[in-house]
Amino acid sequence: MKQILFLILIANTLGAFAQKQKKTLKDKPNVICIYVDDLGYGDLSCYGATNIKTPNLDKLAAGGIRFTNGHSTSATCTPSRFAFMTGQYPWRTKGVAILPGDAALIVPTDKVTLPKLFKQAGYQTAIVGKWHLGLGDQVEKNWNGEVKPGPNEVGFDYSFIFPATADRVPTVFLENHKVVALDPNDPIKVDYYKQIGNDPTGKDHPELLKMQSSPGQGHNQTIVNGIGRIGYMSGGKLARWVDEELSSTFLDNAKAFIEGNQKKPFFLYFALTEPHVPRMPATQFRGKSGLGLRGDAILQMDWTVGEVMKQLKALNLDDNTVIVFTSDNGPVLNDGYLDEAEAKYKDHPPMGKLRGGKYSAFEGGTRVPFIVSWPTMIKPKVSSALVSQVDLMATFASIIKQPIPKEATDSEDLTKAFLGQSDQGRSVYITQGGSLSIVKDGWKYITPSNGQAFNKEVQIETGNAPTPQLYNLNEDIGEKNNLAEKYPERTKELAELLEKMKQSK
Ligand code: NG6
Ligand code: CA
Repeated sequence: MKQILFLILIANTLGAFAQKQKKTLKDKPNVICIYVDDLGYGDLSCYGATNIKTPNLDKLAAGGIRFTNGHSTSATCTPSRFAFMTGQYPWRTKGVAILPGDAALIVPTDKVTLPKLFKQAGYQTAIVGKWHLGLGDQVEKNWNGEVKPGPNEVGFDYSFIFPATADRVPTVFLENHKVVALDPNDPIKVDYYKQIGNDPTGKDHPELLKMQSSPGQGHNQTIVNGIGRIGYMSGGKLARWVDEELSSTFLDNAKAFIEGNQKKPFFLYFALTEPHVPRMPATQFRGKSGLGLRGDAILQMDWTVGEVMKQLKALNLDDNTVIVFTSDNGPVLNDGYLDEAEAKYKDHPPMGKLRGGKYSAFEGGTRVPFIVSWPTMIKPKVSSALVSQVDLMATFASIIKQPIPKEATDSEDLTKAFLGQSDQGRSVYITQGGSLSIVKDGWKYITPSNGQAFNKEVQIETGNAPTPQLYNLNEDIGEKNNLAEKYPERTKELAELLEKMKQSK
């Protein structure tokens, strides 16, 4: 009898333990946001690309939710990343635009950010990859000491970043506050206005370049690793990165963070640089896509995601880790360098069926690949819910049981949509190409603008027009038929709503 009672007691204890274990797992999933740079809606095979294979992302999508109406807030990088960090539309804050590599930090240090939200809930937090939200208190700064405030001051326990874009100086990594591999006898100086030091520039020495810059677009200042950059830099010879190793360097650091924190809940913002220019992937990917270096960079990106997935499985973390995969803005082919991307356009239109691309108010600017995977909680599906990166703040607050930060005024709790339990996403959304657009019930209104309609340098339709534009996205995803004159009432209603939303909050 005693033995039976003892067995029952053990069984109950084990049951309760398993129950508790399951609950904590669901309450505090690990979260990895893989945020890539300039990847278009039509760039992945799971989004319909036919001439490139992205097997790892296809697998991630097949096991999670693949959104067909997922958005960044903006058609360029810094604003989208600002929204991701703050839960607020970036155009509400002055000065949030593509930043030079020496810009000061623009994310407030005294407000709740996405990583701070996770910290509040007891997570270890890290960013590995592209930053592009500024560093330090001012433009003039000493790159050779502690460079701060930066990611560590806005919520990341650990940071391993490059400051701005792959085509901007300084072309170095920073780990927490310090430039990696800096030789104190060879200090770094950076200037965006005048040449400093004796380094050759792409403008004066095109013969030294392994990849030519596009005429008229700049990218011909200091040469680093055979590539002309935006901005001037001197010193830091040992610290300068090798473009071909960018991705593997980020991957190693991301994996080290995951491994080191496998016993705690963690939040990793893994900000990959592919397929932003200059596209110079590792040799193992070169020539593999048949689509030039841009395609090869996409293969490298896909492979990197696969390596993270493999590691999670090996550490037995895969079931209870949420992976969000998305891009900061739409695609561009010729963004400053003469690689083969443009010539391969017909084989591989990176925006799929959408109109426009990076820099554009058309859907190609902000409608991007958006995948959410969480094996314990998600039943795989394709979702048409309208979701945005600005919603990650409120949604994760709800998932990890934290209050939605009051500063995150534009962020909506879309947990049900993100977990695939509902196809209802946002009802209203504002996107930022050159000008602002508003989307409601499948109708999109683009504010009139006198800006150029076609950006010749990058060969992208900007969406600018001097008169109002109205599109029915449910029937006309390619934004071919402007219905503003046909439906003046609807046009007016959306224009007024946009104005009202701009004034509020
Ligand atoms: C633009 C650059 C472009 C790219 C972009 C930033 C020129 C003419 N073009 O100003 O090459 O670096 O900034 O891209 O300088 S983003 O994805 O980070 O927004
Ligand atoms: Ca970008």
